[in-house]
Amino acid sequence: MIKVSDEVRTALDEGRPIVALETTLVAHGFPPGEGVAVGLESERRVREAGATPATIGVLDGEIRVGLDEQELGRFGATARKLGPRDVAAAVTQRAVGATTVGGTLAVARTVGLRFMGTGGIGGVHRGWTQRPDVSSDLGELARTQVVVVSSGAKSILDVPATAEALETLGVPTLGYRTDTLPLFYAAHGGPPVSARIESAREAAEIARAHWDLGGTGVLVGNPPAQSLDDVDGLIEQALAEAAREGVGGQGLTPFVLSWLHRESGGRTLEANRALVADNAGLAAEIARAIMQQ
Ligand code: PSU
Ligand code: MN
Repeated sequence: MIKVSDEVRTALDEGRPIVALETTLVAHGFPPGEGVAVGLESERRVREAGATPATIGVLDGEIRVGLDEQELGRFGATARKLGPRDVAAAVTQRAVGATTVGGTLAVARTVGLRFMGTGGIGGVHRGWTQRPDVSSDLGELARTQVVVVSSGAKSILDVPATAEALETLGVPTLGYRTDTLPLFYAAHGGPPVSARIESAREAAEIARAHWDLGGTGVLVGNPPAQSLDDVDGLIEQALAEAAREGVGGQGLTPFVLSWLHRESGGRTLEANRALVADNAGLAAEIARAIMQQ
C-alpha cells in the first residue's frame, strides 16, 4: 500500500534526518497552481538544512512517501482532502488524495518518520460549543511520536481552546524563542506555551526526553517572521461569509484561507508562503540535532 521513494528509503536505511511534509496545503491551501511552488520551496529548505524531504500523499490509491516535481503537480484542487480516517478509502478507491497534518502523521508513523513541518495545525474551530468541529490533527499528534513545527494553530480557529485541548492530550507546546503560541499570521497575542525554547537543539532534547518517558507528539510553535497584526477583522468576515454560504466541515479551512488570500490583497498569501517554508527549515534543523545527540 505504501511506496517509499528511493531517496527516502536510503535516508531511512542510513539513519539520516528526514522531514515529512503534507500535501493538503499544496492542493487546498493556496490558489490553483501556487501550492506546488510552496511544496517545492519547503523541500528546498529541508535540503538546505541538511535533511531529506518526504512529501506524503495518495496517488491513484498508492500511499506515496517522497514525491518528484511532476507527481507533486498532481495534487490540485480536485484531490480529496485526507484526514487520518480518509486514507484507507482513498487507497481502496484508487483516488488522488492530499493528506492533512493528521493524515500525514498517520502515514509517517507507519513508516517511522519523526519530524514534520507545516503552516499551522488544525485545532478547535470557533463555535465549537454548537458544533464540535475539532481537527483530527490533534488526535493524531496525541498518538504519534513526532515533532511538528508550525506557526501555532491557525487563527481562524479558537486558539485558546486549541491550546487547552493540546494540554488535555498531553502534547507539549514549545515556543521557539517565544512565550506564547503563535497565531499563524500573527506572532503575538496567543495563549502561553508549555515551555519556551531557544534553539533547535533544545527542541530535540525535550522531544527525546518526552519520547523516552512514553510521550507522543510535540508541537513546536515558530512565530512568523513578518507578523500580520491586523487581520482579525478579516478573519471574522471570512468566517461569517463561510457561515452564510453554508460552508463547514472539511471545506471550511480551505474556504477561509482562500477568502483571506483574496481579500487581504495577497498579504496573507505571502505570509503563509513564507511561514510554511521557514517551518520546514526549522523541522530539518531539529531532525539533524536529534541525530547528533
Ligand atoms: N497550514 C497551512 N495551510 C493549510 C493547512 C495547514 O498553511 O492548508 C491544512 C493542513 O493540512 C491541516 C488542515 O492539517 O489545514 C486542517 O484542516 P481541518 O481544519 O479541516 O482539520
Ligand atoms: Mn474539521
